[in-house]
Amino acid sequence: FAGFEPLNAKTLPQRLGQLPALLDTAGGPAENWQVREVGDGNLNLVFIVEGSAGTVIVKQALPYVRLVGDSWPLPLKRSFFEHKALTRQEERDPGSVPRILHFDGEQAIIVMEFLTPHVILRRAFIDGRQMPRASRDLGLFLARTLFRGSDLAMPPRERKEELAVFADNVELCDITENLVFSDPYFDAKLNRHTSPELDGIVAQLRADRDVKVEAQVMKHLFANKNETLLHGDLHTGSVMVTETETRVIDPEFAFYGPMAFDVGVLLSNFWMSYFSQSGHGERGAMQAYLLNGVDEIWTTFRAEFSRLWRGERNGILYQRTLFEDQGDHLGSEQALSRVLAEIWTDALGFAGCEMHRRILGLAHNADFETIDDSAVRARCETKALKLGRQLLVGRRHIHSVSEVNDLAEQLEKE
Ligand code: SR1
Ligand code: MG
Repeated sequence: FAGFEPLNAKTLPQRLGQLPALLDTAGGPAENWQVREVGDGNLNLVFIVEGSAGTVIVKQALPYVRLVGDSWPLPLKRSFFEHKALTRQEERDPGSVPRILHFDGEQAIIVMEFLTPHVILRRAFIDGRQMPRASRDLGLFLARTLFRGSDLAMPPRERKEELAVFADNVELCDITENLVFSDPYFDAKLNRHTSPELDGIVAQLRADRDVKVEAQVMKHLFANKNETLLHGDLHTGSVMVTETETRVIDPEFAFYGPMAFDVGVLLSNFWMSYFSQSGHGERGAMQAYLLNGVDEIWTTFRAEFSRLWRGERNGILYQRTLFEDQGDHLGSEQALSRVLAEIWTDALGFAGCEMHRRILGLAHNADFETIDDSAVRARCETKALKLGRQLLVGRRHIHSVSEVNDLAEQLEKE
């Protein structure tokens, strides 16, 4: 990474102070900027830069995994993929991501709009705050980005070129392939579970042949089904919200993969939040909101995906020539139902793996981690682990959100 220099709060004004994009928004002079490093994610530096006229976010990738240290190198090019994915997402679902003000590939820097008074969706859920727009907006985001990045909508040459570009995001895919689909299911070096009370169920899961086989089926799909441009890490920490607005951030894991992955990861994080609520207090209303939220994400996704199917299906898949152009509207609807059913089933499998890895693997969720009492935390996590198994192994026999929500409610009563 010759020439790469990590920023710090002191050097930032002098290094970026001449950029018109920053000066226009933050206002000069740069030496008066207030700069704070606020990154609390696993990988990058994030600065809030406050000037006389306004505030911007400066995000810089580091050449290693921040959570682990420089013993785990990670290429800076992830910043390029994040920038490109943000650009595509803005094209496909306008207004759904932060506005980009400047990009520097060599220094792995993205300068973007400071979102205020937005909060991280996961934080809102931990605090017991219901965010009325989030589920609907996320359902729309999923449908629009996943449909419009696929062979259902894109000219085939363009899609194949994009696929080839994102195929180089191999190191970030490698993280997911190991951390999500393999590590939770054996005694991997990086694994940690923070409640010793889980030892029993962890041993059970790792001895469960069906779980291991199905997790590998999901990994096979993740690695080989290059269907559309995914966000790649769409958990509730990648979403910023107000009461009236939703923005999706941090798509550095973007690559061409199965539509169901983004859907499953997002739903899984709602279900995990559901199970974590009792560790934070008396949260019956919040739990009802979260299950309803899952329903709203899926219902919105299905409706918007269907609208796009009927109106924007101009790609090489399920061509109109074979269906509508011959008056066979029922054929087109049959194909749509089949595609949606497959997304649903696969999403449940991905959701199961995501639940397991966030409790047993390296990267945990604050939803559970912020529950101080280890016995209480373990009770919440156990329910999520059980639901995860049920989804992963039983996904082909679960046909609706209400079936999963019922299962979640039964586990919650145990
Ligand atoms: C080593 S990175 C661990 C996790 O952090 C990111 O947010 C992704 O979820 C990744 O799996
Ligand atoms: Mg992230």
